[in-house]
Amino acid sequence: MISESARIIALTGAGMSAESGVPTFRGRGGLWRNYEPQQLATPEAFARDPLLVWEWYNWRRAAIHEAQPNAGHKALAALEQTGRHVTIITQNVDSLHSRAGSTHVIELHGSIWKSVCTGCAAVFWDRRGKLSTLPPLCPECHQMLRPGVVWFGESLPPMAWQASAEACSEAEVLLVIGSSGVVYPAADLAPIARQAGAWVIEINLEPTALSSLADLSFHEAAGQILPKLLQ
Ligand code: BJW
Ligand code: ZN
Repeated sequence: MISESARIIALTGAGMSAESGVPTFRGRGGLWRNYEPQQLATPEAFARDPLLVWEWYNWRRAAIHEAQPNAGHKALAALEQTGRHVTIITQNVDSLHSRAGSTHVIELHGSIWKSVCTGCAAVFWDRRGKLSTLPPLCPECHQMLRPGVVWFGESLPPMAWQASAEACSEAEVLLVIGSSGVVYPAADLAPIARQAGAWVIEINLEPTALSSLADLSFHEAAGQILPKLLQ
């Protein structure tokens, strides 16, 4: 399927970066200080206790700052080097695909290195890992900053969503890698690609909500199977 295809998409989730040491959201290793991460990734949690939410993001900033792209990220970057058009649509906020060398990366849920002012909407980028003062304040208007990511109930960046849906409707192969497939609208991209005639290949340690839609499932770690598969 892959060797005969020129247009390939990888839709990636937290499991893609698990082998780089970045914690996933659900399942084993997902808990942080007894909180379910998906309960912290909401505007309501931030309104209730911004410091708690910032502490969680600061902990993740530290983990992501230490992390290196793994063999799976590198294999996807190498696939692009073979001359195929490879689009990475990632739900991850860790920039590890770009750091591995992939050049067409769509970040559906924003970036951990971006902060946005809750007062004047100014955008700030800072890739230096942990922030020293929490919560961070806007240098322009002194209101609180928030992480530049997409929380539950918030819209995805419209351009990123549009580009993703368009790419999926033209894909020949969609690899769904390391995602539980329960968060929408990202999970809708698999049926969009399937309906457009793409092969759907799933790579995940376990069966997921998207397994029944896949033509082929590999229940193995992404960093193990991707280099073998793409070779
Ligand atoms: C490995 C591995 C290894 C481990 N190798 N595999 C339709 C139906 C029902 C609900 C909705 C719907 N449409 C919208 C909704 C509401 C909601 C939603 O989806 N809810 C469901 C959970 C029920 N969606 C939204 O609110 C979205 N917005 C939206 O739709 O806007 C329109 C709207 C506006 C107003 C009202 C309603 C709608 C926004 C969703 C934003 C999600 N944000 C987060 C946080 C991002 C920032 C951050 O990083 O902090 O995104 S939540 C979290 O989940 C994060 C992830 O990107 C996302 C997906 O998780 P992912 O990546 O799949 O990770 P896990 O942990 O779940 O799974 C890891 C997998 O890896 C597992 O399967 C492991 O087995 C596997 N694995 N190691 C291979 N080595
Ligand atoms: Zn401001």
